[in-house]
Amino acid sequence: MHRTKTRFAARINHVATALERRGVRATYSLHDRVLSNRRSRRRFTGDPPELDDVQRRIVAELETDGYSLLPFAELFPDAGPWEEIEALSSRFVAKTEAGLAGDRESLRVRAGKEFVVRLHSYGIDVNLDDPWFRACASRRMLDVANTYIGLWSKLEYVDMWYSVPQPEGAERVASQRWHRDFNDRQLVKAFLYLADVDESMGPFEYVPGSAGSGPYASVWPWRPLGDNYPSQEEFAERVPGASIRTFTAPKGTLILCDTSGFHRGGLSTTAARVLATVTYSSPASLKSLTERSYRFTGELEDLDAPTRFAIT
Ligand SMILES: O=C(O)CCC(=O)C(=O)O
Repeated sequence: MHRTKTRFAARINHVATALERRGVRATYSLHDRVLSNRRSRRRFTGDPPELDDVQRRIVAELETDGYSLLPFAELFPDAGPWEEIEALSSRFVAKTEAGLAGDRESLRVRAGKEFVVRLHSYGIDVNLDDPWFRACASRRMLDVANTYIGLWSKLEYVDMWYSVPQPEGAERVASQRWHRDFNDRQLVKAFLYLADVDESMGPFEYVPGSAGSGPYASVWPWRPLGDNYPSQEEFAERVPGASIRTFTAPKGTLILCDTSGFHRGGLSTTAARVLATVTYSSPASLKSLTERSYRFTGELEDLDAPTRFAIT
């Protein structure tokens, strides 16, 4: 009797999950094609930002390869932003290492991704006093994301990560495995390395041409809540190693990337990989599939319209 009930419950659960998936997909399409994104595209095309050479190059590289790599100082030539971000990172590292050595309960980790300690995680209050958030909300970054996506985007997630070194031979889990981000068909993530990252420290890796209409876009193509974590063995058969870009790079390197394409990273077996990260996605993503990671507590009236739109 119990077995029958359990099987019945499993079947109901399966049907409910399938229905929920269909519902989420339908909501995404509606928001992408008609509701949120159409208005957001109009707002962007009605007053497109003027980009400088560095920003134009980043957008062009995102369009061709799905990523762009540059020193943070190229986008933010004043020393101030970098120095403040580095100071924040030092405080985060000190606190994290104290937590790892003692009260692990005090560390912010998410279930299933315990190898990453987060400065913020979800549900935090933030304002422009936070130097990384300030950089992410600035028009230097936002105009790049908006131009690439072709609409006024939402700044959806902002954080710093400390990837805790794992034992030699540890299996890849979660985002250490090849995947496409489920949230949006076109989005921009940035990763700012706050430590030198070598081969042993779980560098970010990406398959150029796997986003948009690139040559690898049709390999387990993106769809909302799609098959975004394929079997890693089949992945290795279909995507030759030579087409993978591995981002070993010095501290201060900024990677911008469309993570609807295949990527992975974060399995360090030696030293902590510390980075700052941000996600810009379309309003359709925000409405139907994801939550905002923070609440902006600063003065909205002081901000221009695209920035206000991005952070609220
Ligand atoms: O930690 C990394 O390098 C990968 C992160 C990732 O997969 C993601 O943010 O979607």
